[in-house]
Amino acid sequence: MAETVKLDALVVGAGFAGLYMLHKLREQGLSAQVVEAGKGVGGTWYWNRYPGARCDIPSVEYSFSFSPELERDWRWSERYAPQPEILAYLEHVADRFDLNRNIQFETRVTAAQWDEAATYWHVETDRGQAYTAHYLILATGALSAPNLPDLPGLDSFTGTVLHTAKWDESVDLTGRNVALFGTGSSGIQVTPELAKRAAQLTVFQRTPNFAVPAGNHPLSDEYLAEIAPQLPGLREQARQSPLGFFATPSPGLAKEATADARAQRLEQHWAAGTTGLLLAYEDLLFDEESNSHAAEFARSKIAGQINDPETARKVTPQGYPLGSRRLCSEIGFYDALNRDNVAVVDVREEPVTQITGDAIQTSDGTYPADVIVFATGFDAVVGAINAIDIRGEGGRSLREEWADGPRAYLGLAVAGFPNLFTITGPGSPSVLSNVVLSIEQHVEWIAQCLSDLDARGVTRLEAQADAEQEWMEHSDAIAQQTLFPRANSWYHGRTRDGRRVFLPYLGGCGAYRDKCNAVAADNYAGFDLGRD
Ligand code: FAD
Ligand code: N01
Repeated sequence: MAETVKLDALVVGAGFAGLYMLHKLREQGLSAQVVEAGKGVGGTWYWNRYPGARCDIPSVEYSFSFSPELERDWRWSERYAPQPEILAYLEHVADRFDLNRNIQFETRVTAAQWDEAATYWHVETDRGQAYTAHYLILATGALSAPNLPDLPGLDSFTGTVLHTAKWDESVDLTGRNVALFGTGSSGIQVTPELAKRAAQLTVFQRTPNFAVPAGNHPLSDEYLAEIAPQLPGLREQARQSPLGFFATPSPGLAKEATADARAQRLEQHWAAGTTGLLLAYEDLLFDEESNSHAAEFARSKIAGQINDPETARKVTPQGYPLGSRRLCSEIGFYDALNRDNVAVVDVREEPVTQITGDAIQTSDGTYPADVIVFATGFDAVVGAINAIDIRGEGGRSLREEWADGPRAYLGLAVAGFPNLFTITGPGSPSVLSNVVLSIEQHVEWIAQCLSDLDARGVTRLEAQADAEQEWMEHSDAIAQQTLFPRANSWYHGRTRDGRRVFLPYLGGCGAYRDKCNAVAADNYAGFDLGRD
C-alpha cells in the first residue's frame, strides 16, 4: 500500500476547472495535486472524441482569459474549434504552466471522509493511493458522468457499443450498420459524420430538439488582429452579462414587434449559432407568447430543410418553448437526414422492444446493427460527485443527502461538508453559461477564499444550512420566472421521491459574481469559520 500523501489541497479532475485550480493553488504556494481518471488532461475534450465534436460558444470566448500571454499566443483556427484543437489547447495550457507534474492520471477518486479532529479530508482512489488534504476541490465536471440507457437485451448485443463521451477512435464505422440513440447536441453533431461512414444509419430519437445552423467558419488573420485589442473589454462585458457571452440580447419584446419586423430580426439571428437566436429579443426565455413566435419560426426553418414530410414531422420539436432545452448547433444534421442511407425512428411512437445479437427490434420493425452509438447524455451536474462516496461531518453521506435534492450554497459549498468546494456545482450558472467563464470565476473565488482564510488564521469553513437553503430557494424562484421549467430536460435533477429540482442558477453571471464577491467581502457571510 502506497504511503498517504499529505496536501494542502486535492483537486479532482483535470479539465478546464482542475487545470486552472491547480495553477492558482500553486501560485499561492499551496501543496496541491490533481487526481484524474483519464490518461491525459482535457476533461470533456479528452473524453468526447466523437467525429463532429466541437464547441458552440465561439472559441475566442470559450477559452481562458486569466493569462493575456496565453490568449495572445494561441491561435484558434475556426469560430467553433473542433475537439482535437480544444484538447491541444488544454494540453498546451498544462505544458505552459508546468501542471502535469502535479497530476496523477489514470486514477479515480472513489471516496473521501472528513476527519473533524484533524481538519482534513482523507481521500481514497481506485489505485490504492490515498491522500489527506486540508481542502478538497471537486472539479469533476457537470457533464462527465455518461448515461447508458437500460434497453432490453442490450447485454446480448454482439456488435460494438460506443458512447459519444467514451469514444473509441479505433472503431472503423465504414460500411457498417450503425444505430444511434439520442438527438441532443452530441447526437446532432455526430449524425452527419456517421452518415458519411456507415452503410446504413438509423437514428433512434426520443425528443426532437431545436437545432440552429452553427455558422462556423475559419478565422482570418484580419479578424483575429481586429478582435485582439478588444478582448479585455469584451471579456469584462461577458463577466457582467446574463450568460457569459460577448453577445447580449437585442433590445425589445418579440410579441410587441410587427410580424414583418419580427421575421426580419429572427432571420438575421437564425444563422448566428446557439448564441444567436435566443438573443434576438430580450424576452424569449421569459415570455410564452414571444417565445412561441421564435419557436414557430425555428420549426418552419427545420421542416423546410427536410425532403420527406414524415421525417420532417418526426424531427420538428413541439410542445416546449424554444431554448428551454439546450438549443443545439448543427452542421449538416438536417441534410444528413435527407440521405438515402439514413432513417429516423421515433421511439415514442415505435418503442424498442428487444436488442438481439445484431439488430434492434421495435414495436414496428427490425433494424440491423453492427454498432450502437449512445449519444444519451450525462447524469448532469451531480453525477460525477455522487459517484464518489463523500462523507462529511459525523459520517453523513453527500450522495444520500442530495438524493433529497442537490443543494449547495452559491453552488460552491455544502452544509455539513467543511473545506469542500464544488466547481460549477448545483445552484451556480455552470451549464447555463459560457462554462469556461464560470469556471474561472469559481476558481478565482475559491483561491481568494483560501488566501483570506489563511491570512485570518481560519482553518475550517462550512456553509450554513440556512444560507444554503435560502440560496437554493432563491435559485429556484428565479428559474420559475423563466420558461425553463416548462420542459423536461437534463437541467432538472430528480429527488428520490420524483420531485424535479432545477440545477443551474439563472440569475445571470454578472449578478451571481457580485453576490459571491459580496459574501467574501462580508467576512464570508453564510459560512461558519473555525480556528484550531
Ligand atoms: P470536465 O471537462 O468534465 O472535467 C472533469 C474531469 O474530472 C474529467 O476529466 C473526469 O475524468 C474527471 N473526474 C470526474 N470524476 C472523477 C473522479 N472521481 N476521479 C478522478 N477524476 C474524475 N460548455 C460551453 O460553455 N460551451 C461549449 O461549447 C461546450 N461544448 C461542450 C461539448 C461537449 C461535447 C460536452 C460534453 C460539453 C460541452 N460543454 C460546453 C460543457 C463542458 O463540459 C464545459 O465547458 C467544460 O469543459 C467543463 O470543464 P470541467 O473542468 O468543469 O469538467
Ligand atoms: O446529451 P443530451 P448530449 N432512447 O442529454 C436521448 C453539451 N454539449 O450529450 O431528450 C432514445 O442533450 C435523449 O432523449 P430525451 C451541451 O450542454 C454541447 O447530446 O431525454 N433516446 C436525448 O435526445 C449539451 O446539452 C455540445 O427524450 C434516448 C439524448 O439521448 C450537453 O452537453 C455538444 C434514450 C441525450 O441528449 C449534453 O448533450 C455535445 C433512450 N433510451 C454536448 N435515453 C456542443 O455543441 C436518452 N436518450 C457545444
